[in-house]
Amino acid sequence: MGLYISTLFNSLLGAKEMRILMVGLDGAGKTTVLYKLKLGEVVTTIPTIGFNVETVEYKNISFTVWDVGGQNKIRPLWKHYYRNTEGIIFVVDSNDRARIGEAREVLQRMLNEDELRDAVLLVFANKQDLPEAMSAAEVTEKLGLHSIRQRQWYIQATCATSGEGLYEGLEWLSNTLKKKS
Ligand code: G3D
Repeated sequence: MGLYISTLFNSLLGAKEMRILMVGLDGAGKTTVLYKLKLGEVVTTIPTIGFNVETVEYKNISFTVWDVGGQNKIRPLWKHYYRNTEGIIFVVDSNDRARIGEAREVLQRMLNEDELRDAVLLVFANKQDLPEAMSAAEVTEKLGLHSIRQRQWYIQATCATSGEGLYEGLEWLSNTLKKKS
């Protein structure tokens, strides 16, 4: 898996710095995805402002990961991580029907951020291995993805623990970013 992913990202252009944000509610599976990709050493930092941020630097691409939702006070601070963001990966626990509304709210709010205007969106409908999980189509509907305007987006069914779907999703991301630049 690690090798495939590196090959994929190696084909992303030159020396341009770019940032991929991977966000989602706590428990969605972000950290699991990050480790599964095996891009490099995952560094956890807790900025003085008090939320955990995990980063992996892979060549000129940085993956920055944090939990969104439930923390209105620190929300304005997320902006520090928006600059240079080319892609947002939004990870959803497809098994968590109780929190899908919260996930939608947080996502839609982020998409309204001016600095993320040009970022493309990849949604991982994660935990597809669980028998009661919502399908990618249902997650699409519950997140309101069809109402997104002027942004390229894609949803991929995934199981982060086994790695299923991760490569396909990132392939879309890589191809889409390549076409844009
Ligand atoms: P987060 O980083 O978004 O907060 P984590 O989420 O990556 O820490 O994952 C939260 C829990 O969900 C973990 O379980 C993890 O193993 C599990 N998980 C992640 N992806 C999947 C998946 O695709 N399927 C299933 N069944 N579980 C998944 P624990 O028990 O360690 O809390």
